[in-house]
Amino acid sequence: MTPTNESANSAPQKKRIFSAIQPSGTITLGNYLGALQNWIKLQDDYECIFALADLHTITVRQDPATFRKNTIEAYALLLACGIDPEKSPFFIQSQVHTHAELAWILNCYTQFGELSRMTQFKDKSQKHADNINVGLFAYPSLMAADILLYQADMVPVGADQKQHLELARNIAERFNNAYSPTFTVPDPYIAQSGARIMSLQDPTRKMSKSDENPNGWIAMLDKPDDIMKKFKRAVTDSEGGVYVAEGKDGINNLIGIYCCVTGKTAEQVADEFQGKGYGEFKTAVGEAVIETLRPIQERFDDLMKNKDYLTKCYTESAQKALYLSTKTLRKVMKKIGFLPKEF
Ligand code: ATP
Ligand code: LTN
Repeated sequence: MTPTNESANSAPQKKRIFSAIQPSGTITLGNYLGALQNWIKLQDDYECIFALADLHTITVRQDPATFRKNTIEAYALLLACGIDPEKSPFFIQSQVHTHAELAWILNCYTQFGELSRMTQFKDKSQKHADNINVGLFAYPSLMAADILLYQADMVPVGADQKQHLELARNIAERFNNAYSPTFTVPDPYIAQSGARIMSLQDPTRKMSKSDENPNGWIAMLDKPDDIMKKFKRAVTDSEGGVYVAEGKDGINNLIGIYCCVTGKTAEQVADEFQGKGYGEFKTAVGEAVIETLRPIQERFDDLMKNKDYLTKCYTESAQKALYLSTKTLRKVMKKIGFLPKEF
């Protein structure tokens, strides 16, 4: 077989992935097993760019000191989980000004009707009825700017963000058709593995940090004793067997978590706990989660003592992101007809 150019001369170009997470509070085990663990794995096979979407966070009112603390802690925690900023720039959105600039431009290419249909907007305006601000409404065009600035081929997002990604694709196509090809139209990245982790108190709802009952979620920085207590209190059923089945939402969820952290299959777990009670199973899940989080928590503690290193990581990442995103923003502005900057 004749070698192609790619295999003979150079490695095939890796596809580019962009994703972001908001630093809006404690990061949960659900965020880790459903999203972050996947980001870590993607770093070898794709050219990844990651961000903390702090501009999105202010669509809901934030206390300044808490917001600052959440942002730096989320940054350190994601590094502790395994994001390697040498491989994958990992920056803080508000530090790269091109995001806010492109978001404004894209607002002018997004229809009021489209944004009105977004389910997240409808949900959040109900939840924050006293502060239905324009930022909450225009949230998806900022998210589109995040993605399109980097010409991302793929975006790993959870089910709740699919509608926003679809809108980003529509905006990109609309702009490309109105002018000429400018933006890569991004595809959703569907993870092969990756779980939807449910609340430990109401296993029909997803584990979410905005749940008022803290027993429903495990924070990545929860202490081992608290983690164990939360698993012991987890809601199950009265039937008594450890296996996956319809109607056993609590046990199904615990099995899912146990599989994610141990790499075992649901069948292996059912064999392991055959004839054993829920108490023993819950303790095993608690221990497995504690052991998974222990090294992450240790790295987090070390990183938080090394603020200079954190500053270096997010500053260098922001510089790389600024360089890449400026190329796209210049192209966009030129096509629209803005005068070029002569400085
Ligand atoms: P909120 O409680 O404010 O809705 P959240 O905890 O649901 O926040 P997001 O910031 O909306 O988290 O989501 C960040 C990422 O984590 C998304 O990709 C989302 O799909 C994923 N994620 C969040 N919760 C879960 C969960 N319980 N299981 C799996 N993935 C999750
Ligand atoms: N809206 C997302 C966070 C987010 C994002 C993005 C995800 C902001 N910009 C760009 C993917 C791509 C959330 O709340 N999970």
